[in-house]
Amino acid sequence: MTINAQEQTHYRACHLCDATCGLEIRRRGDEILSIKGDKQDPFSRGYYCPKALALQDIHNDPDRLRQPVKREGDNWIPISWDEALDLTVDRIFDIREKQGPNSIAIYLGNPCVHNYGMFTHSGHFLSLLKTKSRFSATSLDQLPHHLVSYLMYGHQLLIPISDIDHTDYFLVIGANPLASNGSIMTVPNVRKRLKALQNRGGKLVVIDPRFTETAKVADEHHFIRPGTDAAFLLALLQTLFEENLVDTAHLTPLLNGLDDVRSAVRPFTSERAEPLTGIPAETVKQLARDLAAAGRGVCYGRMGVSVHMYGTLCLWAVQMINIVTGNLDRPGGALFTKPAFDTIGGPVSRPGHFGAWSSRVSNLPEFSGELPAVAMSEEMLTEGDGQIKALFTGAANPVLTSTNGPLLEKALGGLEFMVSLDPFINETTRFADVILPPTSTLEHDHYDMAFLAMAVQNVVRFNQPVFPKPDGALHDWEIFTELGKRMAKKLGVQPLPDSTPDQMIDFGLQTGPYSDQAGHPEKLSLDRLKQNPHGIDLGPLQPSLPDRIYSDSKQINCAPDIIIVDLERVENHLRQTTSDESGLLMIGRRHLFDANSWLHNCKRLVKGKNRCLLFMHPDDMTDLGLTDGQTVKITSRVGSVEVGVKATDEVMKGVVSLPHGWGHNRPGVRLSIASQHAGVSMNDLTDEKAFDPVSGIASLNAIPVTVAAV
Ligand SMILES: Nc1nc2c(c(=O)[nH]1)N[C@H]1C(S)=C(S)[C@@H](COP(=O)(O)OP(=O)(O)OC[C@H]3O[C@@H](n4cnc5c(=O)[nH]c(N)nc54)[C@H](O)[C@@H]3O)O[C@H]1N2
Ligand SMILES: Nc1nc2c(c(=O)[nH]1)N[C@H]1C(S)=C(S)[C@@H](COP(=O)(O)OP(=O)(O)OC[C@H]3O[C@@H](n4cnc5c(=O)[nH]c(N)nc54)[C@H](O)[C@@H]3O)O[C@H]1N2
Ligand code: SF4
Ligand SMILES: [Mo]
Repeated sequence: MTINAQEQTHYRACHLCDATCGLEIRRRGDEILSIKGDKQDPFSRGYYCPKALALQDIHNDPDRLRQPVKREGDNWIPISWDEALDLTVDRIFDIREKQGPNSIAIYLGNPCVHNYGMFTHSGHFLSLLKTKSRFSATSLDQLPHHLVSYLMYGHQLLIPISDIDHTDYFLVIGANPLASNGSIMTVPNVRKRLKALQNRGGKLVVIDPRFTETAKVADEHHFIRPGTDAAFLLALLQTLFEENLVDTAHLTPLLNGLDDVRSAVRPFTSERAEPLTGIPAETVKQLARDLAAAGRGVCYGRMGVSVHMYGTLCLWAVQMINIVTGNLDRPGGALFTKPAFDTIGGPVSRPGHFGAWSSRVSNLPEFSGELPAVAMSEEMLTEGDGQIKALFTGAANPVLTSTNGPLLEKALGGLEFMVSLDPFINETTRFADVILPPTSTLEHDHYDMAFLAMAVQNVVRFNQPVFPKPDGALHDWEIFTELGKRMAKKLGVQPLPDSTPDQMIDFGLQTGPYSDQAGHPEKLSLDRLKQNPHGIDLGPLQPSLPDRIYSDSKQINCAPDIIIVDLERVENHLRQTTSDESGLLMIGRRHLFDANSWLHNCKRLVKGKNRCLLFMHPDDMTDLGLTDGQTVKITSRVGSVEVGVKATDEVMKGVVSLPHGWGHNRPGVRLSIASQHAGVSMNDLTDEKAFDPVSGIASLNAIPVTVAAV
């Protein structure tokens, strides 16, 4: 297709993180002239971060594949789409025929969630495989959020969102929105919103083992020993009960099992938690009193309490704290969103299922059709019926982003066939036999299916492509469609009728809560969104209970059995002597310029000081005879890496911090800039045997390590 040579201005939401900032992108021909924030965007109002400029670099990156390739030895041979798609389906079909459906594994990574065509169009092909060997980044991220919502509210996507713009007390535990730009809380310009909270007399409190960017702007910060948050959150909840600070207000008729919770948490006092967490009992009590007195307050927990040995328990406790303070479903508390395309209330609603089957080797439970990522390597390496022999990856780099990367590398090396839907030859896709590269993001349209449903304000936008699709290229969704057609033919089943992602969005909008059909004055449709390229504000979050609850009883299940049973684990932890708690614990770290493993090939985001450093408290360094800047060897149960160390009292004593997503020095990686700024992979140290036994979520923090001079 020819490109219009005229100068054009496009408005488009950035897809690089969860904040979905509206951008103004000016281009002439195939050249991008500028990228900046869209001041007319009703949600982000001109805010954007430096990462947005990477959109241009990704689009122009010479390392980005424009044509499918197949591997022959160490060489990559460009091939036609027909050859690539046929080869993929032939090989998967043959392996599946011989070794059964579960021998084919699927792994979908984080950027799938930012690419709506992968949502709407992956299902057909993937479901034809009928494999139980399905994995994704969910079990390295937000799985406990989904599981808790499923258990308590009856739907995996009914996750209450912190009403940051109206709250007066924001208790943040294990999240660093100033670096991450927010998560399970779509919130462009979080810094400004936190400032506004403080300006209206509200308070920001951060609980984190590191004095993070967010902690630095907070009114209070308390260090917590990594991995002990369950004891902290239970103590907070216990105090609320103990001191009669419970006021369930409007929620009272909806609560099922509140008394069971009250008695179950009784033993978990703040005095008992103190030696484990390092937070004084009196501080916990004061936090409980402050939250209860705030009126409009919210407790928000993210990665630091989700990818955690007690991930499910922690996120349940967060819900309970919001419930007993009457802050669930109340403005300024935590509310359910009402997105224009409603994946909860709509016809495609999937409430979820849990434990319907389990993994072959370690018996870990499925959640909504997926097994925990920590089980993937052993499912490839352990011989027997159902062993994984082939792998399909989509937008994923688990060698750098899932636990024990080297073990996964060994497993990938032993597969009979691997295919990757990805624009780059990275640490994971280099193991593929075939790589299927989609169009660049700017060459397709965009609708934030996932993130608009978690936004702190109801808002909607649809963006047209910035550049036309190059001749012969395929979008991600078209690749899925082509694979689906071919596989359906082989299996002798009907392919799906042709449709496009935007048609599905249009249908969802026209049957959704803001449609003409629903009698809403906005009368949303795709056409209407096309006429409003900056997006449409749909108003603040509103109470929606009991209508929104999905459980049959229309009640909130406060005391799910598996949670109450799991309290025993915390009890045992509290009873342990502290002698084994004396070693170093490693936590992760996000930096504004990163996006997991995949933006290190943009020069402007990696230039300057090396960011892949181990942060360590000066006292710990003195104890170990280490000096600032020297190279150290970090060793965990599964491996070791060598990296520079930086002395900083930003991390609490006994804690070290290393970012993830680095380690680009592996052979065969074709990321020319990233390879020059390789760093080391934190996930060469994370342990596939360390996970929350309830959900199977990986424990990516609180990793026991030793550090020594090299
Ligand atoms: N130690 C540690 N490990 C972690 C974390 C942590 O905090 N600590 N965080 C975890 C979390 S929260 C997550 S979400 C995961 C993320 O980890 P992954 O799910 O592996 O995601 P990325 O590293 O972002 O990998 C992105 C890949 O997707 C490709 N890609 C980008 N856009 C597209 C697209 O539109 N189409 C296609 N087909 N491909 C695309 C890129 O080229 C790249 O290869 O990492 C997890 N790993
Ligand atoms: N710049 C940038 N932005 C991103 C990403 C990125 O890689 N880079 N990734 C995106 C993705 S996929 C996600 S899921 C989100 C994540 O968004 P966030 O959850 O906000 O991001 P993190 O920086 O992982 O925050 C986790 C915090 O938990 C703390 N922590 C670690 N261990 C513990 C613990 O045991 N207890 C407690 N209380 N705290 C602990 C860490 O010090 C850290 O401050 O960010 C998204 N945005
Ligand atoms: S904050 Fe996130 S969405 Fe906004 S411009 Fe930066 S990377 Fe893009
Ligand atoms: Mo994530």
